Amino acid sequence: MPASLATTFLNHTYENPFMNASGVHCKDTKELNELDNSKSSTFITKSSTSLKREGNPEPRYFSVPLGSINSMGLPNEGFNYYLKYVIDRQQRMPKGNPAFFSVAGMSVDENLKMLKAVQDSDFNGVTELNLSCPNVPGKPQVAYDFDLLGEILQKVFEFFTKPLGVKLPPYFDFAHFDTAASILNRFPLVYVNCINSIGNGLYIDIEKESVVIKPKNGFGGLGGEYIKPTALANVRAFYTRLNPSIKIIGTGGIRTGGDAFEHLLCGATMLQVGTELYKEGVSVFDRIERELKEIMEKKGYTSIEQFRGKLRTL
Ligand code: RRO
Repeated sequence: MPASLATTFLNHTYENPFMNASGVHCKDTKELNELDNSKSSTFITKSSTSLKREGNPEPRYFSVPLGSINSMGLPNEGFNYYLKYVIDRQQRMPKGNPAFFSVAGMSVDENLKMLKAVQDSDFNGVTELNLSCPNVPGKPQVAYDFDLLGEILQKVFEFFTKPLGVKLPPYFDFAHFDTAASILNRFPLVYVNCINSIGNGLYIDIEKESVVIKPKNGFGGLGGEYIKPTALANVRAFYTRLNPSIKIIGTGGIRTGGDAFEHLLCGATMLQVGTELYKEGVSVFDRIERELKEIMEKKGYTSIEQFRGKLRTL
């Protein structure tokens, strides 16, 4: 029997669990259209701020053998640009798969203002609140400040009734998994997305005795193969701690069908591809889907539900 990759998320069945990770291949309508026409089942827009931002000086993204390092600094076309895109698409394709819309304000008030505008708009897809941008100089990540995390979600859910998920940074300690989960469990979130890049790594070119990106003296968020074990740990930690109504989106180090299988085994429902999408372009989705199906067929699985979350321990 052929394997099916069909994935139900928020009462909608997608053809497969794959989409881009926010920030990669989603900065303008051309890239978003390419994603929409690819084998990914849906897409997420670049995290937006109220106003257009140029971001940090270049070079600000660098591919390295085991992944990537970036300090983009939230370059984006502004909130209205992306909201218009997703609403226009809804009108053009009323039966299309629901899209994901990401916001990353520079303050609590800016986030609340953007989410109020989403609430009041015709957008009927999924909204992601990015609480984990590691690259804006002088702005620590919200999700590493647990008081602030609770406070912002409290304020958001006073008015926000559309489906909302949050993008989390990696955590590295069981005490932090426990605390973060106890806060997240207090709110009607529909998902958490684990993980954003591992913040503030440093990659060095030994020939040039130099860093490889310009902002922040070379410090930047790591993605790709480097981060898969950390991503899997976070997917698993939250899958085993969150209310079952809060789904997990697995992001981090998905380069092959095998990587995707591992994220699903840890409990992820949807899967996002960042660094490898940047390297290969949108055809990456054809390859990873084929590889995931091959693995499932070899193992005799016909659906993802047969193994999702069923990681064995020793
Ligand atoms: O734009 C960025 O520098 C950026 C963001 Br908002 C994010 O959430 N994660 C990342 O690695 N880079």
